Amino acid sequence: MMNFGNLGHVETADEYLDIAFRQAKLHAKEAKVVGTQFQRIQRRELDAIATVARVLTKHLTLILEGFPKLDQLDPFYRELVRCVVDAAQVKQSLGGVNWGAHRVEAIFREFNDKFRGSRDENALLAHKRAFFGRISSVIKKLKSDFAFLEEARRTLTELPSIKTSVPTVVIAGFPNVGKSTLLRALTGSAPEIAPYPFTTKQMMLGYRNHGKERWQFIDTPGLLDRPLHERNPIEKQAILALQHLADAVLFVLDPTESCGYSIQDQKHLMKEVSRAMDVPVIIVLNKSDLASREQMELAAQNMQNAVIASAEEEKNIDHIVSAIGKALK
Ligand SMILES: Nc1nc2c(ncn2[C@@H]2O[C@H](COP(=O)(O)OP(=O)(O)O)[C@@H](O)[C@H]2O)c(=O)[nH]1
Ligand SMILES: [Mg+2]
Repeated sequence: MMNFGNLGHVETADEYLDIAFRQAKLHAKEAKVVGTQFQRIQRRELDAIATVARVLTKHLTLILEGFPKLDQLDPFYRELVRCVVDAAQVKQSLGGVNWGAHRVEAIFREFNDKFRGSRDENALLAHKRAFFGRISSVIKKLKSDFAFLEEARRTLTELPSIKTSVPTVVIAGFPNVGKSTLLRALTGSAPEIAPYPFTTKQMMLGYRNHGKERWQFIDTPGLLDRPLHERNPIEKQAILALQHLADAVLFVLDPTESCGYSIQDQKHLMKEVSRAMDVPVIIVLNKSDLASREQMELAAQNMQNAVIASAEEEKNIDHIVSAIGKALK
């Protein structure tokens, strides 16, 4: 599962500079220093630039450490993330933040020496202005990186929370063939709803205990319910993500065609989905309570191991369960 617990907001460049300079001021007021007046001022100013550098490096490091490493994610999430954010741009922006952290440290070291070498207050003030200018310009160069990373972070936190380590059955088939009804029949409860960042539809999740295993069922409206050529590139990418997640596909057909799609079209979609998913496919000929014998025979033609069932009347659900058990072995 994806964890964004340690990924805090990415602020704007101005906000980071404000935080750092505010902290430096606070710090300077509290510092108790001794020595001549010049030594006291020098000490204070050294403290101030050290605080600015420390606060900025801390915040930049938090971004670097908190942002999920895309290439270390579970393959499902890796593909899913690619649906919603530009992974190359994430890498580039994190690279920018890393550069910024190193620049801040280097500028601090340079000015630390200059401050120590200063012999009067005017020299010190000139260095101070130069330091603030250099630091501000580094942080401001990262303006668009911060903005991009914050937007990406927000998008990533909206990704559905799906278990990637449990046996997972993806339910497919044209609209109105009975997928949602079957999901309920198999899992015995109202499904969990997970938002789907790239469609207006929602993903339905259900769980079923089987022996010592816990199976996850996913209904993905909008993805595996129509022909491939009707899907846009993002939806195709989302299907790629599903390939990593699915251990089996439950393909539901409606032999009565009351769903509004001919059995030929439904079988065609089934072949397309089987090819795309590359995992065992369990075929369910649903609505057996409604289908005529001719409809069932036509639907069953050239199909091996199709399970005849009624999701609505919960008939033959146990046959579907044992077919899933076999497929998951
Ligand atoms: N007679 C009958 N109707 C069913 C069966 N399964 C689903 N339906 C009906 O078909 C319609 C579409 O079902 P739904 O589960 O929403 O389909 P989905 O769009 O594939 O999720 C609903 O009116 C269901 O009540 C079944 O086994 N028999
Ligand atoms: Mg449905």
